[in-house]
Amino acid sequence: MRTTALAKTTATTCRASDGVRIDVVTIFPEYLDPLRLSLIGKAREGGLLDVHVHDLREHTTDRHRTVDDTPYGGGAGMVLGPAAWGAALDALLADPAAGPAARPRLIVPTPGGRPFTQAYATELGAEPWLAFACGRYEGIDRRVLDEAAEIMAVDEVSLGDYVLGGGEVAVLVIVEAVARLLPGVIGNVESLTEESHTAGLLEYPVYTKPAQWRGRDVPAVLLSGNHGAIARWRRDESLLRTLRVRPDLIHALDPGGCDRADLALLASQGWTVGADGRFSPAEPAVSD
Ligand code: JDN
Repeated sequence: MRTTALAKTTATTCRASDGVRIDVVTIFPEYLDPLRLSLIGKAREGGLLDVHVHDLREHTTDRHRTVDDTPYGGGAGMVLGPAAWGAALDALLADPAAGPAARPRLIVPTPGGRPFTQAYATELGAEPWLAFACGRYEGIDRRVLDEAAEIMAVDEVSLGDYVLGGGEVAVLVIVEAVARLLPGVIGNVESLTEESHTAGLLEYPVYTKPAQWRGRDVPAVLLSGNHGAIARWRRDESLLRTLRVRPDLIHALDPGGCDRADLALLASQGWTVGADGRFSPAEPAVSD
């Protein structure tokens, strides 16, 4: 295990990684071309990410390279069948580069999966080997995932409550979220350290030069040089934005991680810690 500044400063939320191998199985390999770019490309160059994209059709045996068929029980659309998927997963496990006993964690993007979160991205960044199975049409025959689950961890994962055309774009999102956590990828270790301190809150507003632009001033506190006042202002802005846009995140916040000024700010907006140990809005006054 390599020891890094990242591991030392954010040990509770990030683990040093010796690199992550990623395999993606898809019927549209070119959809994954963005993984060659920028931040993710740098991780690949640095050996932190080892990405392999595979065409599901390479594992078909018929002349038309068929991967789908009609659903048993009827209904609209087509289902990706088990034959090609079984062969594709067998081939992954047989790769000598992975080692004889190695098993990937298999991630299957689907609207029916568990929500993808920052905490889950951190978990994935600590895995040595991730494999992604991209569905299309109405999905993948359930038996493929049932069989895979007998020999490896299988996670069905959802980006949110909307439906994509297939799993490929979800894989791009997940890989980008994981790659930027790897030591050396982000370039600025402090960004991740600060993120761990503001976890669960939305971002405060940011500004750069000039100090005045089209009659709009940068908030004076940011020019004051008073680092304590700046930190407090930013924290207040984060809390107020989160209250306005995502009150569910305030309810999920650990009050133990809040200082007296946080509590005062939230109380000024009518949010206090109740008997459940959670922040909730005060009951609105009932007028008669
Ligand atoms: O993550 B998704 O919204 C998603 C949608 C489909 C899929 C896989 C993932 N397969 C077919 C639709």
